[in-house]
Amino acid sequence: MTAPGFRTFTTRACALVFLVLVSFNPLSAALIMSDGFGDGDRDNNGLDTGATATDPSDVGVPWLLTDGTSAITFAVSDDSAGIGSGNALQLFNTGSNNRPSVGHFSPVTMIDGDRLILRFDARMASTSTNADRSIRFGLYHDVNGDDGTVDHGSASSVSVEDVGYNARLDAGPEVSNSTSMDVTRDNDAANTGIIQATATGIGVSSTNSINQMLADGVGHHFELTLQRVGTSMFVTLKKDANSAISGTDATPPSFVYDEVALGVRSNAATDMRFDNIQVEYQPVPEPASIAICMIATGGLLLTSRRRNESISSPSV
Ligand SMILES: [Ca+2]
Ligand SMILES: [Ca+2]
Ligand SMILES: [Ca+2]
Ligand SMILES: [Ca+2]
Repeated sequence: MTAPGFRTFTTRACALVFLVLVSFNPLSAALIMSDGFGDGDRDNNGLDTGATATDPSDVGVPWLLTDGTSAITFAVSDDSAGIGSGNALQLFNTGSNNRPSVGHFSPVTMIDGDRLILRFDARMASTSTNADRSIRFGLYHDVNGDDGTVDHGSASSVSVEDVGYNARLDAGPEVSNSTSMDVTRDNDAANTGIIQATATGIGVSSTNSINQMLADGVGHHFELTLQRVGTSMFVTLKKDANSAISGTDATPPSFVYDEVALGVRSNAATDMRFDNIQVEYQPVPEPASIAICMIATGGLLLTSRRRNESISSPSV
């Protein structure tokens, strides 16, 4: 390649990198949690009873019981015939009780424009009663950093102060109201535990029955996205290929997030399976990276232009 050709190539390549950085910023997006339960170990302290380690490298994070009453089946089991990707996490409140759980990841502090995405597959194996917004999940912040590394006792209260966004789905085709799925702000730092607390509506809800969770035997895909916009939070929830529900919360409970919460409400015995749980953090491009790339692109463009001018106007 000639020198001008190389410069043109370099200039175009750098410009492309710059455009990609600004448009999508995939270079800095990162999975900060990924758990497919291949290790057969729910809390990462040894193989669960009855489970098989199909992929010992798929360790994921410890999923811990948190504040709530007892009576639960909470373990990894083979769900190849259900969700269809080997081991999954079973959460079954056999006594129709509250029993939320949490899995922690390294804290992220969202600056303006940053996005945090929770993705997973889930299915409802059964429910004792069709129940209003009984299935719960969300992104949270352990404010006091006191959740620890082992299961909490049923009377524990260390997750009470955790705050975040709480997504809720009907278990079965219930008819007590028209809402089938919503996202609420949970900043109740007293009274009740994580994802069972008094929730505040943020205008993110669906009345479409397609967003109910049915015991249909198959897995469904969920994506809960938080994006900081100034001092607000733009919240989006999507089930399968259905239309997403979204809205802006003007008073977010936190810009720091470090945990995923999964659970069921106390009004039904609901047998859930979760798999392929991922949290992705998409920070906006750092101003320094953009500036360096812009300066480099500008310099190469200038050099290339001068070179082209000297070639097209040879001295006589
Ligand atoms: Ca799996
Ligand atoms: Ca594990
Ligand atoms: Ca806590
Ligand atoms: Ca409902």
